[in-house]
Amino acid sequence: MAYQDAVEKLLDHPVTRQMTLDVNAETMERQIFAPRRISVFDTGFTKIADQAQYRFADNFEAKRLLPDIIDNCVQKVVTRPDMTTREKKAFCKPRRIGVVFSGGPAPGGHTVIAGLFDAIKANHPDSRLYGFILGSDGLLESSYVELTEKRVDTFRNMGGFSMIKTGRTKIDTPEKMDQALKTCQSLNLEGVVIIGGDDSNTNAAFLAQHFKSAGVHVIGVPKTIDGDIQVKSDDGTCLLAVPFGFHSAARSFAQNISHLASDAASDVKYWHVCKVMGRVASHLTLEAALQTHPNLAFIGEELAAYTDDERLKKAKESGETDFTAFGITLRHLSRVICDAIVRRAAFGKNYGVMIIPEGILEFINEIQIFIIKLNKIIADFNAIHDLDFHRSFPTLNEKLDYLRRISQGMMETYPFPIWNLRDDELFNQLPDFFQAGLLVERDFHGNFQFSQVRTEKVIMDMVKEYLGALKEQGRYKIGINKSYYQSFMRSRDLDPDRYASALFADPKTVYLLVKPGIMSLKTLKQALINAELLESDQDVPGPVKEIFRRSEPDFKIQTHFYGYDGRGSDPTAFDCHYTYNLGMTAFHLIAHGHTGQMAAIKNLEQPFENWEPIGIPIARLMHLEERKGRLELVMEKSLVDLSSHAFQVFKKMRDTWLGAEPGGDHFRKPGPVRCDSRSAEDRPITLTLNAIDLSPSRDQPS
Ligand code: FBP
Repeated sequence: MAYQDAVEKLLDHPVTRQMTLDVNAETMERQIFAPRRISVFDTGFTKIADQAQYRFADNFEAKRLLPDIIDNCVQKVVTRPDMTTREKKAFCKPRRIGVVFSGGPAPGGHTVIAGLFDAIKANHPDSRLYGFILGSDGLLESSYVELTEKRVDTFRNMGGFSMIKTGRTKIDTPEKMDQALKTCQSLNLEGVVIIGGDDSNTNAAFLAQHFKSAGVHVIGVPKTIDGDIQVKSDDGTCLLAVPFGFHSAARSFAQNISHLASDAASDVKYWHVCKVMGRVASHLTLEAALQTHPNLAFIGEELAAYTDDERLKKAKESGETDFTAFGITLRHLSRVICDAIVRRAAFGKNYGVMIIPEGILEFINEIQIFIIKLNKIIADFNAIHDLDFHRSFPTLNEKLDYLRRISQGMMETYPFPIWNLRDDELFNQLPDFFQAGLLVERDFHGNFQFSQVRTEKVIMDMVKEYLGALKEQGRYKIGINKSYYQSFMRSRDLDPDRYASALFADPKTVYLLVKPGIMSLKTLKQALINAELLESDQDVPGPVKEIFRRSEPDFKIQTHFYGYDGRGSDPTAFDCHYTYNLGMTAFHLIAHGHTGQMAAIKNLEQPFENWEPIGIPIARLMHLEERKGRLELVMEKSLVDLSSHAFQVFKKMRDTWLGAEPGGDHFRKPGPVRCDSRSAEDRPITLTLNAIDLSPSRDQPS
């Protein structure tokens, strides 16, 4: 058969056809997977019950800027079995709703749309759902597509936001808001659902305020893998335990990290350094750590709370306050990492897995100060010159030069230089790539773009340098297993006990550490001569040299960044159930005429039967925050609570997980991300731990 014909035949073969389809069995399984529906939504007839018992602190700026939605209260979607036929008819009418993704993707977004679509179509088959393309740009440019059953079905339970794509454009001026309203009105929309993170929900609140008089309702949906949208009322009731996407992303990172743990424990030569996404808060790192039990993991919030007690004590004794004793420095952090590495190595484990949160720099004093100062300098430049700092100074050298001029008092803008000579000196000690990272352009919302800074490199370069010094001092050694040492020496006809006390600091331990003073073949020889095991003209026996060689560490790392992969992961079963019901909740809030609310599910930490669809007033979640050098009203992010059960468990377990002891490691394998519950636990571990009730009444046997 001619070559061309053979290829044609191969391509035409049913097996080849099957194997080259864009969808596989897993995808098809996802597309037909039916998430559970909260029973409230079974009949489709609901009403909204105000839950005025949940209160929030007053914020005067929010009152001033969002007067028409500030008095919203928490609402619960409840069934309404007693709806009359007339009421049913009025409720079930053709409706037109728009939906937009905003910010970074998060697994489950398509399932929110599926829930919204199913709810609107169940309400009336002639209803229409429109998806705005590329985030807020779609709203501003009237770029949209009608979401048909076929389109929605293709994306059910699939990861990413590719159905309508997303963007980070901020609708931040009255002109842009008018433009967005015009788009909604031209489509005759009853409401818009904004699926986004803290900044997008902030935007949703401002749009709700702006659209209020026009009767277009705006509902937010809490999305972000970062996990930092969590809501508690003033009395501590948890109204929203976690945004959607967090569980899936954390599971996806955890799966990869657990694979690295297998590799590390097999090849025993690398430290795998994993930077895990999360712009500021370390929720993802905490969850990934609980999922995988890494040897080391850092929680940014804990580093910020660090105090150097010894320094404080000393200062107190001399009647002073040492402000430098609060918070951790990069240098100190690198020392903590080195200490852990050295401790593991002493038990023969010169390898491991560590997790560093992407936003760690936010919690390191000296860097945080740089970030705040640079934000202010860039914002002032833009405002005063009506130019863009980054376009005006495109290269790093030009930016540094501008900073230098400020520090030397050459800029009249700063009579009391915000950037002083000391800042300039310290900043110039940082490696170029890190300087460039700290000067990177802020995003639309004024956030520092941590994902673009090679944080792990900065930290690990310092670690390598310090480990080098420890090695030279003989304080970084690989412990040699005693039974291995004994059989190795015996197999080479040498008496292990004869050499042990000359070689090792303590010959009785299970892992033998070569004496710190033995740092080279020369010092090894001298130690044997001193112990009268060798004459000065004799050579060190080969097996002894070999043991010494094995005790000398070579620190090798592999760095990994887990972020975009997890954002694009398919949703877990938890996120599928969660998001489907969020979509339904958003529909019912709009259908009952509410605006400025964020759709949420209460009791996520409890069994599904207890889940409650609610609306949370976004305006009540706001606070003032520095953005691009100015204070702005934005939704407050939730950081890791250091008193939470999840953090406390992690804190207690981490020394065990470090594995600085004889024996194996404690790595945990979370397994693959699936949309059914075949392998995954049914909700994030952090949620499960935080929900444990330790009150005495719970201890009684039932
Ligand atoms: P959202 O807050 O929009 O969900 O995005 C979160 C995030 O994924 C962060 O974890 C990360 O730092 C950032 O987005 C990356 O942003 P970009 O997509 O611009 O690279």
